[in-house]
Amino acid sequence: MKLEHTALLLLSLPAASLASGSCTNPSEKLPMCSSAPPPSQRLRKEVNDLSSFEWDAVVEAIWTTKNTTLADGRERYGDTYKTYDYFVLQHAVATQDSRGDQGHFSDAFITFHAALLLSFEQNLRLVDPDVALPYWAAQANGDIYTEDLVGSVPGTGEGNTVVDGAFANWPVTTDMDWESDWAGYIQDVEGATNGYSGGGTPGSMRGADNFLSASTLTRFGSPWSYSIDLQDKCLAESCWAEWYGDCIEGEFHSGAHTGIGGDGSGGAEGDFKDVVTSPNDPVFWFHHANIDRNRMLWTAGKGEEDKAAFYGYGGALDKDACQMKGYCPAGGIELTDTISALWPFDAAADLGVETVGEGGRWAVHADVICALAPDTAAYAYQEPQQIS
Ligand SMILES: [Cu+2]
Repeated sequence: MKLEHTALLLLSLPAASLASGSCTNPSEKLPMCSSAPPPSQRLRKEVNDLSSFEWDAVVEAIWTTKNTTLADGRERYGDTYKTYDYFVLQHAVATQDSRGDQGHFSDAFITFHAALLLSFEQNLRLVDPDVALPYWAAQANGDIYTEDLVGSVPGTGEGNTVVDGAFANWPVTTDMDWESDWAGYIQDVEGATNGYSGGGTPGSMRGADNFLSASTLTRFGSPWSYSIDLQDKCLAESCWAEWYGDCIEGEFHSGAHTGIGGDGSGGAEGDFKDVVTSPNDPVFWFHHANIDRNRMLWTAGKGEEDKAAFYGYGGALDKDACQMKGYCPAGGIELTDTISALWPFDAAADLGVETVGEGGRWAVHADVICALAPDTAAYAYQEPQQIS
């Protein structure tokens, strides 16, 4: 299965991106990259390509993580079980790191989110070992805003809450007790402190600047899609700074968040727009999987020399990419740094990989490039079958 898939990927790539050896890395010392291929790869499919049985299983597993407490979940699914909100807050803490955002506006955007998605998917698979995370290609004829799939945009309930679709009346936590329930996940990290403890409305699991107080998922925006060419456009980019900075985060990623989430009145932001807690909208996982799919396709089209240079991933040295928004975190995003160290990923337990990081426990940025590569990840992306 793996070989066939790789062959497919190569065939579908534009010839220009098959050139190798063009990327250099600004870091002086690069880690060793030596992950072994997995015995097989599960397939992440486009949401419209899932059978209704497959889609229902994904939806049910997601709801189960939302509705099952940590204690009950651990009893049923094992010690590594996490609740849905765990991932919302892991994302929130990354954004509010005192060194600067550890998951956005820099080279670390793609590595952080790849790790978050895989950890989330592994958690779903504790609940149902047959599910794989779907992706949403976000293209015009791949409509997702339906009763069968993710429901309406804007939400059609009171205050634009989402009352239809697979995640109708999806709860967003509004009675969070940060200190007693969550502060214990924060690790001691030299030179970093956590700036997240809740939303603009007390108890709300949203960003501090977001005054949305609804207790269910809210979308103020409008249906959003992008040109079918964007996936290919990003594939034609040369090295990390150009690929990530010119195509991935801004053009490919942000439009969906602002477009679907939108703004309400009185300082309320739709859940998907809130850069701190956007995983509150389950669309987050499907949209980000589509971006991770571009990482797989783009790296699959590169040669061994580019891979050995980590495709030019330069962390804080990668000024071209970091300056995309005139911003670069002061630390924490180099290849050998722990990914979002204040609330990190346990490489073995959360991601099922061996880390090249010091200490051998927490995943580092290089691990995504080494161990979640097209030929080493436990998952692969099936090309969309219904979109052309
Ligand atoms: Cu994010």
